[in-house]
Amino acid sequence: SDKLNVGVIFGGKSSEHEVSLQSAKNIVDAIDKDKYNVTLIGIDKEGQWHLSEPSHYLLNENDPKHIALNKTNEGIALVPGQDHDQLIRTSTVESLDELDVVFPIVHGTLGEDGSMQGMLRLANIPYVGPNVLSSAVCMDKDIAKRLLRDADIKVADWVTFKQPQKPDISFEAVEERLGLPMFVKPANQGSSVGVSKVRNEQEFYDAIEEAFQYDTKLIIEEAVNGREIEVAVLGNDHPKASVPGEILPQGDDFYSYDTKYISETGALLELPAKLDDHTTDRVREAAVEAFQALECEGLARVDFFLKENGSLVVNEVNTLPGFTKISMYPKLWDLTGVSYPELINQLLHLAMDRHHRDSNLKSSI
Ligand code: G1L
Repeated sequence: SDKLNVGVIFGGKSSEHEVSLQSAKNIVDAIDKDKYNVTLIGIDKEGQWHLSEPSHYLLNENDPKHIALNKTNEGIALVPGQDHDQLIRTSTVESLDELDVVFPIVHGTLGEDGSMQGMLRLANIPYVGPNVLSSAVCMDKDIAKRLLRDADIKVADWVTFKQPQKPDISFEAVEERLGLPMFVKPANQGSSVGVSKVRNEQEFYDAIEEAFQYDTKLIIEEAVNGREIEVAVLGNDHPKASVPGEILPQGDDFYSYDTKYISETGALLELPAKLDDHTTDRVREAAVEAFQALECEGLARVDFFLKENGSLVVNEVNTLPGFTKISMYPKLWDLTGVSYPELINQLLHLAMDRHHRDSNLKSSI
């Protein structure tokens, strides 16, 4: 047929396994079936890959708490895995080769560092989202902050420690520089796993111990007081910014806000954020600047703190934003005039456009 074959790779060995399943389901339900054939590739919590039939790839699919991958589906592998089982089944690679483009809705499986993108690049398959370099950069908070700082984009002040330096981390020195409270985070991007707020010396050392469980590098950041504003950015060479949204602080009076949304993680959102026109323009421009400073393509969600004095501080650039139909990223585009099915369509085309552009580059033989 003249339909494009779209692979959706989802699940994975991450704390966001269920969000990923939910996102995959929403994408499969919404994708334009007149234009696309969908191939589902589910990664279970043990890291095994399963080629799935769209009709029975999920269990409890309408129950976000108990949603699960149907693991009775045939196992496959794109690349030889560490375990013998996966090596034997690499013969199915041909089928993956027939994919025109892939939606990699997954993180954690291969180290949260651009490995999934690298694997797809080696397989010469176009994929949605930033390339290997940008994915790797955005997943390391220390590296991402350095590049933002270098582009004159404000970020919270921070210090970085690598595991062998651990005995040398002094509470007094760090507190002197960053003040209290401060935040200790594993350098690798992802959920809030391993992140702690620190108010005193005891909490400081506990937090460092905790963060080093998740990465061999950590950052300690100053606390920034401000409203939490997020912008969805979409595009390759000419990225566009959505209207901004706001994450409302917990405990605030629910009924004092007009537009109420609850995200898939239970956060209360105000969409669009209530900002004056000038601030709205500034935050949208700043989002595109941050996107470009980190060489993002396809999509990223840029998260800011808007301080009382009006200054904007980038908190993080997330190339793996929640992607269910009620997540911030798709919601912001919906409010900007790009529906969820159209967003999927645009992301797939951005992936193929980039692949086409990069395929025309000369490489040494
Ligand atoms: F493929 C995209 F669009 F680049 C993409 C990939 C991954 C969008 C969103 C995500 N998100 C995640 O993987 C998740 C960790 C939030 C689970 Cl849904």
